[in-house]
Amino acid sequence: IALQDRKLALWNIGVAYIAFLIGTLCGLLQVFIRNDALQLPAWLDYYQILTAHGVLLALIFTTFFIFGFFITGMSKSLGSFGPKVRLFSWVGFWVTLLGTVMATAMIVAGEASVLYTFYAPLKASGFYYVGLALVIIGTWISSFALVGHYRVWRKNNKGQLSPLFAFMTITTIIMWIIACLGVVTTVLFQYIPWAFGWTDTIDVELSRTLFWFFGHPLVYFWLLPAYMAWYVIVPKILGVKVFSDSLARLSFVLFILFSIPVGFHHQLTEPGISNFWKFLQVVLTFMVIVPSLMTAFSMFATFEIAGRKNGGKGLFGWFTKLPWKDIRFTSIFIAMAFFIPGGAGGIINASFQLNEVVHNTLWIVGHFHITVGTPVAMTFMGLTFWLIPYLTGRKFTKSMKVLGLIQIITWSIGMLLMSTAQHLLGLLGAPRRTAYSSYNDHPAAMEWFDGILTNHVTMAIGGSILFVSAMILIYIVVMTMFLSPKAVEAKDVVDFPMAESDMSNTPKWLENWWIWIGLAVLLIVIAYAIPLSHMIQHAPPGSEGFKTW
Ligand code: HAS
Repeated sequence: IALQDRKLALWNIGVAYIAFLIGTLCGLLQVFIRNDALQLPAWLDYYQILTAHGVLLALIFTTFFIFGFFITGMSKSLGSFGPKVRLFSWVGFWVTLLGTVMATAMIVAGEASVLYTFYAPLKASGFYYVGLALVIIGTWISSFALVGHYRVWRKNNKGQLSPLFAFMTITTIIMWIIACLGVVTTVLFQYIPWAFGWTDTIDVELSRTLFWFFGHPLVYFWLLPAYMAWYVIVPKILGVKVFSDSLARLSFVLFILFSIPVGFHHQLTEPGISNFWKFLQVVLTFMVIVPSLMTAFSMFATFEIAGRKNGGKGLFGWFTKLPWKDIRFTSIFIAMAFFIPGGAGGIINASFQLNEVVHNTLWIVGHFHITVGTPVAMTFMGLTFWLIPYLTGRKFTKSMKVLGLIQIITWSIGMLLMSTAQHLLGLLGAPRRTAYSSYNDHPAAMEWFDGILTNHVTMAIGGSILFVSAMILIYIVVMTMFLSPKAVEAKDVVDFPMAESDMSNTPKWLENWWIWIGLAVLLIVIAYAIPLSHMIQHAPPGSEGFKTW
């Protein structure tokens, strides 16, 4: 791809890894504070570190990395960017960065210890919300740049389906833009006026509802780029085609439909929403599981085809014929394996009654560490190993391949130990989001930590291994970005592995966006119109939500 597009992608990935570095350091501190092994100085607060950890890793690392990946893949699959697309992408990048710096500064100043799920009644400095709004606006500008690039391609290739990578990028962007409407509305009309003191109170239920309208699809904004790697990159590494082009596209458009009208599954214990609407959104949540099951099916089929092509015999012989020594594959395979318990945990969370058991416990923290923290993050790590050398034209040397393997193994062990402990502690009843790590030495809490896997030591070991792993990754990133020798010989040149996808049987209507946007809006109206209008009509007395606006 063109040099200027490489530069754009590299800046995005560079910022992503700076956020990763600071975020994982906060994670390490977190583990030690929770185990009473570290006393913080008076000016630093547990919730401050927790907020920085969540914001920098879950929101900032992911977002910048995703755009770096999108930019590279769109330039590779649709051709180099034009000057306008490039300009908008840079503007988007700088606006997102400005928002990030503003929000981070507020966290460091101790003015925004409201966690990455920053909803009311917790209140931060108004500048924190302005920073977050800028982050969203920045991603919209970058998104519109990519949509513009796609539109030019479609104009020049009338009647043709776009390449799978581009199709999936546009699907993710459509979902993202619709999802953000919820958070943008609440930030602009509720949080900012409230935080700057222009209104006295806030309608908490309404603000949380608008937040979760965004909060759930946000997790698919992280997941879909990982799925893109699974569908488009993995088959190429395995030496086969995409298993089914239409299945891949269908699973993606199902995310546009079902990822948004489900936010109530985060609010199942909140009294302000009637059970009927909660139940309806629980049903829709079970619909959004379907495209993930389709993805799992598609992956197994891809592995079997590849394994048999390599001479694998019998029922499971193909499994041994996969390229296990190729770190680009092994990393992503382990990431997928983690998503089996991760997804199962999600199904438990979404089950109306079971949610009572796990809500607001450490189980949820375990859940997101084996969804975004492993399947998604480890897929991004697997991409990093070739993406940066591809962009910089440097070598990914043998020693770095070994380090990559160590990094992936340590990350897996660390996450396994830590998230298992978190899941178990949650089931025993340990609450999440608390600085009181020994729960004020409550006798029941002391018993929770007696278990082998729920022991303080296990958690601390898990967290420390994760930090070591993160530092190895940072070393690989710095080497491949700046220091590793340039790839001169053809055998050293790192390529972008993009699999061929047979579109000859793919129906054209799959790329008619108006169908999917129309259906998505319809489902959103069905799931949200009545409960939202109830909330607005019955805002608590004195609440200055939308009524004053
Ligand atoms: Fe979740 C809470 C429900 C998926 C992230 N989730 C969270 C929070 C986060 C998060 C961050 O219904 C906490 C928010 C907070 O701070 O309060 N989640 C679900 C459901 C799914 C799900 C139904 N979550 C994710 C993903 C995330 C993520 C993905 C990040 C990327 N989640 C919930 C609910 C809550 C929740 C409730 C609120 C709980 C509460 O009360 O607070 C589904 O999308 C999951 C479907 C996935 C599958 C798995 C398919 C498996 C595949 C792998 C195949 C493997 C292969 C390898 C091929 C059905 C595709 C083979 C290997 C071998 C070794 C055999």
